[in-house]
Amino acid sequence: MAKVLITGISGQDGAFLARGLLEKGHEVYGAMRRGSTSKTGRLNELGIRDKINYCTLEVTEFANVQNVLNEIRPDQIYNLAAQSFVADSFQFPHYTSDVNYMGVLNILEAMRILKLDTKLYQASTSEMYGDVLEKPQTEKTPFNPLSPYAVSKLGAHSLVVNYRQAYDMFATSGILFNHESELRGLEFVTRKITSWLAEIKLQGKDALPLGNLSSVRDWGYAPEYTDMMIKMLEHDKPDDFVISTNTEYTVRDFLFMAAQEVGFDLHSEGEGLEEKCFDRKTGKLIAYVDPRYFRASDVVYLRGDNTKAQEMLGWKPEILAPEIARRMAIYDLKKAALNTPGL
Ligand code: NAP
Ligand code: G4F
Repeated sequence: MAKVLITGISGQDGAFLARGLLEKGHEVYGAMRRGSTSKTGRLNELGIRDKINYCTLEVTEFANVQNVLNEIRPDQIYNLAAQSFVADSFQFPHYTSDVNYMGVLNILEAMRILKLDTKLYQASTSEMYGDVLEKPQTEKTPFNPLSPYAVSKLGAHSLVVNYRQAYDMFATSGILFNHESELRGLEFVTRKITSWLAEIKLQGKDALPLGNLSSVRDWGYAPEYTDMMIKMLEHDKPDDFVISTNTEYTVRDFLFMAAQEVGFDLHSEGEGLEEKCFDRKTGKLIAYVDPRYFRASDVVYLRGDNTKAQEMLGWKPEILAPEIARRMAIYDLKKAALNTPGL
């Protein structure tokens, strides 16, 4: 049994990871920053809220990070804390960099100064590939970031490589492609789609405004990806791993798949800014392009080659985008029927 600290435990991945670690018999410490409302909704949803030892952590405060690490002295740290919404990083580039880059430096420095023999998992991201220089993307594909979020994560990724080389730390980065679930934040496009469609269907909400419908993503299922985080730290040496499904779907594909589950049969009319999606049966407008959701620069194609993880970690993704859309839509229909706000 290992003593494991998860930063960002209140987020989507934090909740699934905590459940996976508890199932393996580990002692889980969950680090959260203070807030004025409860942040344990996802942990409650998974039935594990009372099985975690909580501590307060603000990753941008070095002294706080050092104190928490010194007190717990964990065998493993999963650093999931981040300002993780790419669109917001254009509005808050300094803040995004403080959390996503300085936060990681604080953890690495605290580990070094305290001489902790701790394994670190860092949540790196496919966003680092940006304007992609190769298709599909592997661990060797050069990075070419397109947002303050991606730049901050690339800086953190480089720090992890550097501390691994310079101080022989067991510091691993998972380059995870987009992963979704019923517990995904409502602002990300998949959950925005499923929650909104369910509310159109059951609560008469107005049509759904979206940005770039042609953007391509390699969407996987979050609980499978957090299981891979555990495998990465169980591996005998630190490394970088791409975790992806090696499939590709557009935002439009995801919208149409989710709509099917909700009971709408969509077709598109118009192109670009004029594109509108109607339900064939009723002729009702369900979704439309709204330029407010365009980004200053957008990553328009991501597809990950997971060969290394398949070979070295035994990775085989089981749940792909059509099934993810189905599960998320079913979950959000239930929420809308009960009139309970999403997590
Ligand atoms: P998420 O749901 O947005 O969760 C982010 C977590 O970070 C939340 O618990 C949040 O706490 C915490 N946090 C934010 N700022 C903090 C700070 N200053 N100090 C301490 N904690 C802070 O994100 P996720 O989808 O679970 O993703 C987990 C990690 O994987 C992130 O680092 C993300 O960038 C990375 N990633 C995600 C994906 C994906 O597709 N999901 C793909 C690649 C990489 P609050 O509840 O207080 O906000
Ligand atoms: O769902 P998204 O906001 O996710 P994005 O930007 O790919 O970032 C997520 O995945 C990354 C891994 O690659 C993580 F590192 C990151 O933390 C986060 O979890 O947007 C996906 C695509 C984008 O191209 C966006 O422009 O969907 C497009 N999109 C179109 N309409 C929209 C919308 N995105 C959002 N959020 N909202 C829209 O209305």
